[in-house]
Amino acid sequence: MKKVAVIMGSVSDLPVVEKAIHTLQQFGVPFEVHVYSAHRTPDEARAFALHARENGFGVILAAAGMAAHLAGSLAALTTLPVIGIPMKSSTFTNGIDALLSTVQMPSGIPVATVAVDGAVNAALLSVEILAVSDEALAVKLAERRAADTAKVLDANKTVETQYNC
Ligand code: RP5
Repeated sequence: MKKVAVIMGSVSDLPVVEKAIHTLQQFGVPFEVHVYSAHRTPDEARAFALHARENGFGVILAAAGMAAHLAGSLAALTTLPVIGIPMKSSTFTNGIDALLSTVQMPSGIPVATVAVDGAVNAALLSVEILAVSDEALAVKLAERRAADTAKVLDANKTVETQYNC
């Protein structure tokens, strides 16, 4: 199976990024985690993106806040799918700065962008991409979706029982 790359711009992003890591672990998907900054360690970020495909990766998750150039700069150097996670690292705009920086890519260099701090969805999307050619993984995704649905139905039952006459 192809690996998922989990890249974050700063170790300060890790508490949110760990949610993506835990999700990938739940699916038994192989992954690597790295801290590469588009601004502070551009050479390392560039080398990683240039060699990601030949190194066995199938998808790249890129989490960054503020100017949030990481996902776009990695996407510029690879044709692997890149999923951007805008991070709410600045109290100034609640992550809107990172959301716009991540999502507003020029035509030709796509970044699939999830919600601010949307690490779980980023991981799920990467699993869905790998599951296109992996039936066993597709079955696990269907089971996860069913379990999530059951949780909501249970919650609904609890609320209805408590408040409805
Ligand atoms: C971004 O700037 C990082 O991805 C992080 O979200 C934000 C702040 O980084 P630190 O100053 O906490 O290292 O590059």
